[in-house]
Amino acid sequence: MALLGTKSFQNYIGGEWVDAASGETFESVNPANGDTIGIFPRSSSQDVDRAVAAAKAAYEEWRLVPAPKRGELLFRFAQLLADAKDELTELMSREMGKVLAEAGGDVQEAIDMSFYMAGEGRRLVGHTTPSELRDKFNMSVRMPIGVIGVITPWNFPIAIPSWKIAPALICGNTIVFKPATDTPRLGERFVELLDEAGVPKGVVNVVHGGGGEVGDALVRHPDVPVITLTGSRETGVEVMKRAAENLKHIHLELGGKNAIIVMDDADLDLAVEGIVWSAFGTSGQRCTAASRVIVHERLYDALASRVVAAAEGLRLGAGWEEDTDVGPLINRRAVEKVHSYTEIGRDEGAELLTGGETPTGNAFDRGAFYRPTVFGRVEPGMRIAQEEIFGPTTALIPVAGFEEAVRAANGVKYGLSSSIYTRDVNGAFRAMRDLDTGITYINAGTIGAEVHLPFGGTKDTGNGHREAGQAALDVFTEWKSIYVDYSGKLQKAQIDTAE
Ligand code: UN1
Repeated sequence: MALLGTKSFQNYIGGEWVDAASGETFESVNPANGDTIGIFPRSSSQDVDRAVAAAKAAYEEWRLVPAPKRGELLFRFAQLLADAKDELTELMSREMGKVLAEAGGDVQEAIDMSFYMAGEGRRLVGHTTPSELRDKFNMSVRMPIGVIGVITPWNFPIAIPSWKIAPALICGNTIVFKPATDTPRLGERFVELLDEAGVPKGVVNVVHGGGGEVGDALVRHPDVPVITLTGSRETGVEVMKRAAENLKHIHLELGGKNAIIVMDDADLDLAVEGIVWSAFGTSGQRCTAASRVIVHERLYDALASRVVAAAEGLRLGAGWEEDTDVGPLINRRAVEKVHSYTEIGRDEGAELLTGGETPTGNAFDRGAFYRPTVFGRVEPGMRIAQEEIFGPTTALIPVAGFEEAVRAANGVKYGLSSSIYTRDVNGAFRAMRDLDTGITYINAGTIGAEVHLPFGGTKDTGNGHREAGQAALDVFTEWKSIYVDYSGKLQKAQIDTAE
């Protein structure tokens, strides 16, 4: 129930703050204590239609603004994000639940991405090449595409919008943005700062509401040629099907079932630190989280006891309290899902080494908390070693050697991130080659991607695209090849072969 005096927020369409056409609303709540963060419009296809019309109209002017000028706006935006970092960090710890240090990292990732993409305004590099004919000039240039539908998750509520919106804008596209319904306040702040930076009316529009209404309407809208989505595999498949009729470009960042391999020559202390950080950071709610640890059997017992001790030493609590190591999950449904996997793991015969329950006590009563959970003696084919749990649960899988470790690591349908701890340089290079993921770490955990390298995965983690780095530009532009014939006569490629 909304508390009296709870602040209400609106959609942002064509430079105006407006309610949903239906007048309906939903609440954003703090996952640590159930407090209301704000009331947001529950929008429908009518609101999406208005936002797309605004974005389509704005595109005609925005695509002609010189890219370095668009870059200046993004530089300003990046600076505004930096100025607002403390406020956004605090808000994120309340609306999404992550601990302050990680919330600060999330905001920093958006600052980095915005500066990086702002600089792209003076690059957006194409190619010039020789022509096969005399007095002819060839080049390829990147062209904007139009209105981009941006659908983002709650787990990186400032960083992930920046991964999509900053490159889309610098390339000259306009945006209809649907933030996750669990973190609408952060999505709204993101857009307020873009507005403050001077982004023209209609260039960025925000429409709040659920995937079933707002997301679906965006995906089906004939005037939205590109959809970029970070979400679950199931949602990704649905989006591709629904968008097929219009042959839209679909950019998908989906699940992960990331493994850390620990070889018998590894630095054990370093590996344990990396495992705990990658498995329980953000309460395991990262696409890149280490939900499997594939460990050489010679190190298995030593590693298991250290990981369990470290997991038990983590302090659960509200994200904004300085001494919290692990915050809540995003909501109670997430707790139920994570707990269902604890039961699945037990039924499959894995050993529950620690966790597997919600903590008790006053501090946790109103929140969505779950204890860091470690399963031991897990077999690679078990469901807890195959399916994305998206919570603070990791599975220790013993193996006899390198080949078996790589086979187990690759034996899942996802391919986002992987890692190996070893001091053997040959093994490290073999792992770089053979681990079938979009990201591989050597002697570091599975999380911690930087904004100027491509981010994304193989197999069911996506559909072959990448965000971040230069690769992001491919999602938000079309290549155009241009031939300039200055010979003053008809020249025929492939036919006038005599030089
Ligand atoms: C995600 O979980 O979707 O590498 C993104 C990392 C972060 C980004 C994670 N920089 O874990």
